[in-house]
Amino acid sequence: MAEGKTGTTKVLMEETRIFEPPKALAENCNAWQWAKKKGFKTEKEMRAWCGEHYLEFWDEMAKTYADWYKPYTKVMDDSGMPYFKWFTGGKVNVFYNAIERHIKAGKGAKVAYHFIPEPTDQAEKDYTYQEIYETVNKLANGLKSLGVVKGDRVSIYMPMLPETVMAMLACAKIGAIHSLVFSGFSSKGFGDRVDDCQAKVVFTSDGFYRRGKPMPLKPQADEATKGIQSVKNVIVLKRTGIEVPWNDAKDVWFHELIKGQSAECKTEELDAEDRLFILYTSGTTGKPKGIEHAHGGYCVTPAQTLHWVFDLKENDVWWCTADVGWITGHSYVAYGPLCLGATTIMYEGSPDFPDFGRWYKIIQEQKVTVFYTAPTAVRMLMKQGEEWPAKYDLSSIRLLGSVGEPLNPEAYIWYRKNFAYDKAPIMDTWWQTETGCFVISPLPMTPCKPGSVAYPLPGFNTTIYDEEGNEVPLGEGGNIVNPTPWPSMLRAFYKDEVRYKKEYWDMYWKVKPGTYLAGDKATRDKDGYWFVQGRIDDVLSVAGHRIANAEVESSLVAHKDVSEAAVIGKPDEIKGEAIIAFVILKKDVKPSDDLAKELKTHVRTTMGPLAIPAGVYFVDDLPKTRSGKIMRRVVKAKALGNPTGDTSALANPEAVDGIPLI
Ligand code: 6R9
Repeated sequence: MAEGKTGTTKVLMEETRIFEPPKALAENCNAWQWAKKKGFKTEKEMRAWCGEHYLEFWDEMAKTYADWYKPYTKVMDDSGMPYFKWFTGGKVNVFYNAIERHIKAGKGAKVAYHFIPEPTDQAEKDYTYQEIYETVNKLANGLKSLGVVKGDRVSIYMPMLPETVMAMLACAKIGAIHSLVFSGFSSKGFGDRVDDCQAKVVFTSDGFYRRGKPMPLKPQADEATKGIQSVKNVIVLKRTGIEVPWNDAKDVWFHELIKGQSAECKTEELDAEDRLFILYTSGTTGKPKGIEHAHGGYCVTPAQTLHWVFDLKENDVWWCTADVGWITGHSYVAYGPLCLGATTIMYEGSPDFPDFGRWYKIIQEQKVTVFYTAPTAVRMLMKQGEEWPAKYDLSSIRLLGSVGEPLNPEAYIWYRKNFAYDKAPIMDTWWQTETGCFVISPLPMTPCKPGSVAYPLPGFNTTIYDEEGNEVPLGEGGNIVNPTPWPSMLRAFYKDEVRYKKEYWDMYWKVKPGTYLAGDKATRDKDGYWFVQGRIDDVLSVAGHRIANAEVESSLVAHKDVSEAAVIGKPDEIKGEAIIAFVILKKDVKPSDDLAKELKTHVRTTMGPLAIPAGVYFVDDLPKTRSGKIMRRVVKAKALGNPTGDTSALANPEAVDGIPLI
């Protein structure tokens, strides 16, 4: 039953299933080893201490996980709040930490990436730390030869390839600021971002593979950069060999740029606060926001959180399925695993090519031990049925992870069972482009509840505030906030001070200055387990009760016939908003009026009468962002007959056509 002014619905919080981690895992995991060394008796005690002594904690982590050219003199400087500074006085470079120090330590022969092309007739390839070191040095020299210097912006519009990471690293090495734009974005989307950051150089490729077939990318890059004066050169990686338009005055092949360059290049000794990258987040409305991140923080928290949450050990095979063009790819395909010296699987293509067994096959063949993906992918695979995972041996998996959206209990249980035979815990990690690293998540020793992201990680004082800035008691919902800063926090919006302050810092400035407003709603159950309800603007108001769209969706998806659901509010004279559900059914289930009724009853029994959808519509597809988030805003606009805005950045713009007018 939904109730309460703060968006509390009891359905998730009545979850009684608790999954205890395997004893050996809990006992030996990296996080618990540290806790034991420190003398903590319980996980709770450890998390509490690290929050309270967060500066001491991050100081120790910065010294443990990063190598510094020159030690910092101050852990954190809040004198210019909300522009916090970390590790002031310190000199550092994330390239040194990600690659160079491993070479120095004699670990150059270790595989950094095992690359799996999408076309099944192409050979897989290992990239060692040594190879990456040499290629990046040549590339960095190549960038210098084009006149790129410290502080210049370089836009990267490339598919999921090791060279994409190498382009990032080459920028980092010389102090240039990279700005990746997911290669599935339209040329307009890319062009707007290049223009915003005034990039000097653009990286792209001739093309990429989709469903095993080569598709062009360079023409989109040309279209995007046409007329942008700042762009002096376009570096083009040959991936598919297809013909591309060429402009001798500007274009240069990646392989020609590095040919003849020296494999030696001095790494810039940067200030900890020097910018590493700008990443644009689309946000639900308006102009994309260019989130800036700094070198110092990125040398510390992606590696540390990966080491603790996913327990990476020397021989683990890590696979994070996110595209490197998203924050998850930045932190957990590129910087985090490289700083740890880990081996990462990089798969170029989609999970359904040539069939729905592709991911399982990769796990089996590569003996993947730790696997991290998004709920939308889990639900998509769930829709295809248990017969696919059943064909493969997935026994190598020891830990699973999820990110991007709430992992509804139905998908949670399916994921546990089918990916790891119920023996691997799921680390459901809550975080954002802005946070740069996991913030709320279980650790391998945490007993987990389905649908919950457990608790704030050590070093974070993340909590839930009501509108006035009071911490809400357990059982109630409100805004996720970070009252204290953390090393890989966002540093600014690129050239937009006003919006930066307004979006993240103004809300509680008068009562608690320096409190970061995340923009998500959450609740905690009586045991303190966190349940993320979705974005602040994704909360419905039905007859004065606030109901999170995500929870109604979670209820619907728990029904045996439902694969995915999007819930929107339709203006209603009496109730304020009426709940409308758009539902994708599982394979072989036929839509019918009876089924629509049954789904309403199902929501009534699981959530209570207030949450019953006034309408249930069956659709074949739902519009999603490229990172797999359902675009409720677009669904709503289409259903209500309003303009849907620019949908070119969606993964599947055609899905919009299938949304009926209601
Ligand atoms: C890493 C990433 C951030 C937004 C965030 C929240 C949602 C992320 C989640 C989750 C529920 C989780 N989100 N992880 N919601 N449970 N485990 O996705 O970054 O693309 O910036 O999105 O995603 O709404 O505010 P980003």
